[in-house]
Amino acid sequence: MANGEREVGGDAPAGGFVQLLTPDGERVDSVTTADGTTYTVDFTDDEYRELYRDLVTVRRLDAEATALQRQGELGIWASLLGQEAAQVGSGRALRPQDMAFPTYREHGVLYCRGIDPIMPFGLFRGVDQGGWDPNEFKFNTYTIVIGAQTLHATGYAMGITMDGKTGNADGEAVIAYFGDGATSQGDVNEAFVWSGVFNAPIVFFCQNNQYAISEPLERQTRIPLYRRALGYGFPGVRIDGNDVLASYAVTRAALDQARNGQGPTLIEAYTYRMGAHTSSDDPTRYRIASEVEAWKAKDPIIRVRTYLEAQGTDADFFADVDAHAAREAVSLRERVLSMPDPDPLVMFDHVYPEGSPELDAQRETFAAYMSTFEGGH
Ligand SMILES: Cc1ncc(C[n+]2csc(CCOP(=O)(O)OP(=O)(O)O)c2C)c(N)n1
Ligand SMILES: [Mg+2]
Repeated sequence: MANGEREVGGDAPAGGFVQLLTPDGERVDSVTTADGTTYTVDFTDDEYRELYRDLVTVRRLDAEATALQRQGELGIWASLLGQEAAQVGSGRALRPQDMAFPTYREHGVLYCRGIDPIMPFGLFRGVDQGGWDPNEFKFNTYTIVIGAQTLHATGYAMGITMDGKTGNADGEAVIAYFGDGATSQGDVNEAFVWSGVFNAPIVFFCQNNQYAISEPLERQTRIPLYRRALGYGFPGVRIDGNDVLASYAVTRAALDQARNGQGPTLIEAYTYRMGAHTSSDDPTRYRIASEVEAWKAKDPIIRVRTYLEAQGTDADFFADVDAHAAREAVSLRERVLSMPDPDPLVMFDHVYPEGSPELDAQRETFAAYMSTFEGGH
């Protein structure tokens, strides 16, 4: 590669990463990074199995959503395929009081937050504007504007510090998700500056899935993304983004540092977008099949299954997980199909809290137009 840092299809990228479970399902006891931090996990057998259940379930729900889009039931879908470990590991690392700021792809984090997976489907089906109460779920609304949520998250993190909610082991912390492409945005760089200078309690979790739609990573950076953090004055760590254990361990440690008043961390989860950017995209136009094949060997789910099988987990467990995931998918499908179509005039309701004269005039014009159709709509 031009900058020598990215090895598509190789084992680890140049410069290495934190990996606690290899693609072959071998546990690495612990990893100590150059700054002397040691990362490990200490899960019970049941906890390993629960992570596996999460991974399989979020992939199954994602497959159902892709099918729903193909059948014309969703306007668009942004698939998480390949990024399950990054999302489940970091999502499970969050403590209940922590606040998450997602992009439009964090369905796995949403699921691990204990949120009903149906929640973002109004947006993707186009029957609502994708709003919910972020405080109720400790999960901000999906953000399509690339990188914008990192600034919102930074402001939120500075706010909870001012409110005295950080600085101890039970404090609150914030996590902001974004992609490799977003790192080129001004918003993200400003968020890094403000978080660094104000020592904000925030974890920047970058899922480097190697592409920003069709633009490959080498169009975003000349150095590994995690090393950018140094320039802003806080630590950066690269993890194997297809390793749920590394994702959990490093995110948990970074969040705990943040809540204890030790400031931000940038985590670069080195992963791969196995599917299209969204259902509107055709990746065969800009990437070669052998690249996708090479990443299949690093599948985030198979390695956990291999590990569990070696630990003696029986076939009944895996069958039970598949059945559970299928039930969740059927329930999702049924509920998506029964979402009521909104009254077209509802689109004027949530623009301003108190309305506005101009908006009222637009609503009236539109209502008059709609009344020219049979049945009024
Ligand atoms: C400010 C802004 N510019 C452009 C776009 C169009 N856009 C949507 S997704 C995307 C690429 C984002 O890539 P990345 O940050 O790597 O996230 P990924 O989709 O790979 O998860 C772009 C350019 C947008 N939504 N917002
Ligand atoms: Mg990307």
